[in-house]
Amino acid sequence: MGHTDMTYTRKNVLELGGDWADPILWYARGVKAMKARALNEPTGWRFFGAIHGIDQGLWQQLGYLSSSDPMPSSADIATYWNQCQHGSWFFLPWHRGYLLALEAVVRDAVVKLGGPADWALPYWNYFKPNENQLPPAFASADWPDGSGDNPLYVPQRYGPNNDGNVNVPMDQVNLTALGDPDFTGDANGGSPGFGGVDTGFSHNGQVHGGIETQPHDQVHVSVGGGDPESGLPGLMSDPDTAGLDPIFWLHHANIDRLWEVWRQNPSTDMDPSDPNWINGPPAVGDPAFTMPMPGGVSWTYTPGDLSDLSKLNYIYDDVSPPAGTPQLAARLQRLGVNMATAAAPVRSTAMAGPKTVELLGANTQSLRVTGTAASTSLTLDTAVQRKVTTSLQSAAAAAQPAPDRIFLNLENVRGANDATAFNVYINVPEGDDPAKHPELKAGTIALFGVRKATVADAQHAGDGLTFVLEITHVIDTLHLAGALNVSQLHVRLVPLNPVPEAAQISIGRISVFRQST
Ligand SMILES: [Cu+2]
Repeated sequence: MGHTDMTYTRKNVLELGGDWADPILWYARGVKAMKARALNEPTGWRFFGAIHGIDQGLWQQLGYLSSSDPMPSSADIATYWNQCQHGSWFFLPWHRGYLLALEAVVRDAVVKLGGPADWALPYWNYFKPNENQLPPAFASADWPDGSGDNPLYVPQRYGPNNDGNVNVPMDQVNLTALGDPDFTGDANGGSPGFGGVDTGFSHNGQVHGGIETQPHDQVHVSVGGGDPESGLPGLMSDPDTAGLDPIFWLHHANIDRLWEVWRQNPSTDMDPSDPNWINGPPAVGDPAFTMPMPGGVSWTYTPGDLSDLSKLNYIYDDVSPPAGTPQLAARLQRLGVNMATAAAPVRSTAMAGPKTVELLGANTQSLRVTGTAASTSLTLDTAVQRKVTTSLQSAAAAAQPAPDRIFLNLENVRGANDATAFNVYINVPEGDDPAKHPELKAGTIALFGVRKATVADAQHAGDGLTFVLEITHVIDTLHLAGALNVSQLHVRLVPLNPVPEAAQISIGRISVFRQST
């Protein structure tokens, strides 16, 4: 990044002093300027959307591409398009660079229009009380003076109920990932880490990381939803169209902010020190991350360049830990540990490796999800189950202050429609309404990226996506209720909206793993 003495402050979009406060109004003007540029201009709005991902058929169907659009050179397409990193430990740093580039391009347009030189991208913190509705400037088709053509407005946002009311339901998102002590995980059934699993360049990788699964994926699908008439996803629901929606950038600024919140938590570890992360994909012979910048300049970056916010030229106005961040100390207390006499400090035990990951149980055949419910049973391995119980009991005896963590894996999730999400419950008694059992809720999964991951192409085998939910809290609850010593766990999926047959959603296997700490 070019050096500048200026520090830019990213602020909460709903606390700027008005629906159309200056930073929002200037964002709209900057977006309008970018939207006026042709498809082949690297600082254009659609070019930036295609950097995240482009499916030409989908863009045409949604009205974002026509045969008269000038395509960029094949060199530009190869360098810039279809870069977004998902299912990867590059998820956070790649998107940080993507935001910095977009912010620089918008700011350049803002300054040329006579706007403030310190303009910065606002963020949308849907977790704050009463801030989970789409910010009003994005929901109105009009500019504040009543004239139409508000560039922040997108008709293809259907919301969580596909009725056009766009918000993030608080019972569908969580901050469990903020309590994960490790940035990196393995794709082995245990924690995928706060930041994701070790990969090379990973456009649409298979195993989604902690913060990526929740809240990131879910917010995409809550906002985007799907068109109940055409069956097409909203722009935000599919990685090949998400970057076209101006709210994308405020959502990702919030995810980027949560990375800094995680880093400042004394109970969590550091960003990876592995040179394959620090140096990015070129360390393993893969393409570098490259963004267009204002003035025809191109910027190549590595994760190591971007991990430390204090070395960059922007800050967030608030990186305090949000309510709902899981605390290991609170878990130990629930399990009966006397914290006054607990031997080892929480931080060091949480990060002591190496970890053992073992299969605790799985179902035996793939599960098709249609309509309003699906369920399956997981047969448990008695020996592994005994280890879990022993670990939870000895935690209470303070002999081992960091008990096992448990992870539910939805493996090889395949399908044709990303605007699909479901709640996952464990051991809800037969005949009971799952909604009445929040203590048995594993979490909510949104299938952001599933369509692409289901199609076999040059880079992918079409194996679908794998989502990992930490269900430690549910297992603790069952243990404390004396209900863990069973031969099977029952998993119930409750789609947020009925899943049509045409979505072709299937889950290859559902499994549960224990991970020692
Ligand atoms: Cu995203």
